Amino acid sequence: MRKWLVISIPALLLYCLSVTSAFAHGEAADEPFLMDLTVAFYNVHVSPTEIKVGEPVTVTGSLKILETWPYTLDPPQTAYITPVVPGPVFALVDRVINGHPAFGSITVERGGTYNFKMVLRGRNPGHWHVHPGIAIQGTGTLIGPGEWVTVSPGAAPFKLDVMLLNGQTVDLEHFGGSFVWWWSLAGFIVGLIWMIYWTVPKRTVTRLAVTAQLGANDDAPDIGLITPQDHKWMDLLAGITIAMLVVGWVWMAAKYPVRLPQQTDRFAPEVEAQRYHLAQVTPAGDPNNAKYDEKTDTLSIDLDVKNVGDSPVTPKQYSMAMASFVNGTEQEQANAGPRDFVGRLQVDPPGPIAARQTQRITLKMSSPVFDEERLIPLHDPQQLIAGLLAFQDAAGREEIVTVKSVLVPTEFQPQYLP
Ligand SMILES: [Cu+2]
Repeated sequence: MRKWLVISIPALLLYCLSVTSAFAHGEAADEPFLMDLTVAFYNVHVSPTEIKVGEPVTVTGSLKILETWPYTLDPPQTAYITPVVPGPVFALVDRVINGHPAFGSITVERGGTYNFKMVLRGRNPGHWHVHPGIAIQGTGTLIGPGEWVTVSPGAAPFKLDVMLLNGQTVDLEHFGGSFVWWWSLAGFIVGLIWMIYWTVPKRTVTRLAVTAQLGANDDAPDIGLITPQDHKWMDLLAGITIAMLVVGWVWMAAKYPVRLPQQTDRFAPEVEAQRYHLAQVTPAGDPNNAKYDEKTDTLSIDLDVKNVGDSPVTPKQYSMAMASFVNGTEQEQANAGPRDFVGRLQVDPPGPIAARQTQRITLKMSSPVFDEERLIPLHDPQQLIAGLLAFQDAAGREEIVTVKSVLVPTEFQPQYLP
């Protein structure tokens, strides 16, 4: 057994170290309900997709915290809209949410739509997948569609200059870096000496069965567990630790006389209400109005749409989790998000729904993204999906409606049953 462990642990470590790059962010490991019923991302753009170190990349888009937010999760309250990239390969330098600069977390509400813009600067050369995401306290980070960005080496190494309150400019990339490194190492060495002292030459740990019998403050001089010599050395280590703390405080006060606590600005971005009311949507079918064909990765949703306006309306776009499907031109598809996460939305019957009319329509969309990102619940206690359906009328006015559907996967559909 021991021999096996001795061989397998280094082998496992070697294996872990040999992994070169990851091609996904683990979002497919999330349960479908966690992606579908919580937040929908749409119209996400990452540009440009080729830069040099130090140059900016802008991520824009919209997300809605859906009204269908599951009751099994903590209610969405504190959130942080963030770029999701593999490690600190970019530096976030600017973020605007619903028109307001947002330095940190924000307060969000169910049903709220948040338009974001984030500017990142390339820090490390490489080929990186860049997503927008929203980290929600109590739930985790929900991620939007991603785009590949190539960062090539620049003429100069990465610099991140910021101006301090006293007017001095510092490069955050290196500011205080070597001090933090050496000072942490010094503290680490003190701790390491303490740990080795008690574990290697002493039997404190290896004879736990004996030491566990002793009282908490028993030095057990009769078996020589803790000797006066040990006390002397431990006093010395404790003294060094306290001295380091005092030196650190004094040095900080002398070197940086002007200090300000780290600033936070947590606010609730103003949420815009829908400007127009064009359509009322009800799931059609009793009670299942959506089905998914696993063989062709096709999702179809039956809906009754009532046009409440005085102009014909067309269903233009269905967005679910990080995927969007567009009933429109190539250009409109490109506007809906990164290519890998956009598909075609087929509406049956095609054509607009006349003013004041109610019509039953079927939305049909096929994409490998359903399977790759595991967006469809196949064996869940609640077979629910939710997404945003955008309508447009003849005057170009738009309304986005949240649609919740009950889904039946292929193997339970009547035509597949024996
Ligand atoms: Cu990715």
